[in-house]
Amino acid sequence: MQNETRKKLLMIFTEANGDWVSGQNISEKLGCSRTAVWKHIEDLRQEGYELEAVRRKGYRITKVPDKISGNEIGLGLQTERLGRFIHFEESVDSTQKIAHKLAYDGMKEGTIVVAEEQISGRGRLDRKWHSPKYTGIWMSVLLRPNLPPPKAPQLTLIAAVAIVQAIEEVTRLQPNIKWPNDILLNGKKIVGILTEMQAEADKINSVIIGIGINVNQQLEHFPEELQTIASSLLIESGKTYTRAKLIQVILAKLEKLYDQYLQHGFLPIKLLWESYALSIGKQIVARTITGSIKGVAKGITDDGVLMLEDKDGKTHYIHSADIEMEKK
Ligand code: BT5
Repeated sequence: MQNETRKKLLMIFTEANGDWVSGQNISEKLGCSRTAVWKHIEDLRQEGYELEAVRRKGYRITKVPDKISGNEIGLGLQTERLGRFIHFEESVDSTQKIAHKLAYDGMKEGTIVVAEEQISGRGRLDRKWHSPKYTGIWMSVLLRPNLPPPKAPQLTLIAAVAIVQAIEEVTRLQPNIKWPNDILLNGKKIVGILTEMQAEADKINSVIIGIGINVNQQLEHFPEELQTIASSLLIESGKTYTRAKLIQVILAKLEKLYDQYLQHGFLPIKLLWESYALSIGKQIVARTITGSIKGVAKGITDDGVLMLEDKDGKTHYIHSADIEMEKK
């Protein structure tokens, strides 16, 4: 549906103030056929609006989608730096791409990029990240820690702890972390984190933490190939959540942990991380770019590197991999 038509249609419903509007009335005001009206109504449904349709009465809106905007995130935000500058867009390729550009242009630490929808949301190794409109959190956070580049992966783990704590506080659900960047509920992925950086040989210029959270999706919102491995907070709890509120809590937790980390190092975070981790002590397979290694996950080092002990008792240090829990 064209943007102009959409605006007009929403205006008609706004003026009706929750009352019925006949199809005839809409078609006259929009200057289109009744069939076209029906199609526009379907488009609104796709965007998360709920509409009732009754013969002879017409249509009425029963629920508008939960929308995020810079204002809603900013109002009541309890942080000093994170989220104090918000770059918000309705639809983007990837919030990471915008955040990289803002970082390059010298934007301050704490800047966030949030979008209602990503057309080419991405995961690690250029994998796709499904980011449909109005249902999830698609956000990138720009940090500028004064650290050497090898420390950057620790920030993924810090973000994971912050997100788990925020989800616990807002939903009372208890998610777990799967090393390094997945958060799961009942074994299904609800959050993915992608940490990227701009750095010189010995100094980080910026780190961009990309956070994708499935919040209000129904199962049928996911493409078929994700339906068995992915889930959302709504599917797991039967409740919808205000995404702006969840973003605020995540930013507050992340700022607190990040400051703690800059002052006291990784150890306190490591202990917290391990308390949420799913794979520690379990038999796992780590698929790295150079091959797969089987063994027992022993924990993470003080630098956040995964330790895996194989059947010969040899410890492997895994910097980057996909982890699968072995089924008994
Ligand atoms: C990740 O990669 O899990 C990192 C995802 C980061 C997404 C955020 S959204 C904001 C920011 N902007 C971006 O463009 N990206 C970041 P990885 O571990 O490689 O997992 C990718 C895999 O997860 C895919 O291959 C699918 O199998 C699965 N997947 C894709 N979309 C999903 C979704 N919405 N929920 C759960 N699983 C998904």
